[in-house]
Amino acid sequence: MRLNRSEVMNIVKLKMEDYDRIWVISDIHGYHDLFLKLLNKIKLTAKDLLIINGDSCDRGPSSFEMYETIEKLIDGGLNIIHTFGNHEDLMVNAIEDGELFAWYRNGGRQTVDSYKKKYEILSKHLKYIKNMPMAVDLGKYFVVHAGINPQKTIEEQTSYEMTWIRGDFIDHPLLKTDKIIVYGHTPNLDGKIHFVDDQKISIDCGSYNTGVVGAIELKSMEIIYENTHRLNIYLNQHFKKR
Ligand SMILES: [Mn+2]
Repeated sequence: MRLNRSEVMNIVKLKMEDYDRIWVISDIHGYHDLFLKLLNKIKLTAKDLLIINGDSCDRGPSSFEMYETIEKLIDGGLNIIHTFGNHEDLMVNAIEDGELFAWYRNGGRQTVDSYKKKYEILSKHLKYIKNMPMAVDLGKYFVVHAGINPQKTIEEQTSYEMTWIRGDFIDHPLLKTDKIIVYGHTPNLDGKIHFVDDQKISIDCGSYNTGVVGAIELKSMEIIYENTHRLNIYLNQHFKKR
């Protein structure tokens, strides 16, 4: 929760016109099968950009496979940027500083299990994770894991705010920026991407609860979803009975 490492402070600035399509996926949480299914639908080319907006690890079964696949796709020449999520923060703090309690309480056990003692690969992934940027500034859109502090300009945001903020951002309709914030972190328990207001696109489809991961393309606003059978189970338990 401390998150004061200077290497994760950076915001990557990119131009939308440099890419054919800009897809954003968030909060995959170890559901590597859903990630592969989405990639299969998207059919990413070297002219596209894919932003994976934090929280690829924890809760779901295949965190190791997530980072391994992402590194291979990048090595293969695809433009993929993974922003730093609060679960990447929990993971780094647990492994480097021994803060295991917070991590295990939030699904870190599944991440440890997925590595199955492959410690060399874990330290390679950790190097990648620690160098993830905090956000991607696309001009019109600002892609960030948790959101921004509405009382501050983009330049004044801290890494902690961009990784962990929740209610103070979501419940605040007025921002000190004209940009449209594309964010995850706070799950939509109906398993859908939400256009919350003129400046907020909420894309965490709650993979762990709903079984859904969504993706949005920022030029066309095309939205696609992949889900497991868990969505139906979840909806039956939480919505249909009432
Ligand atoms: Mn998350």
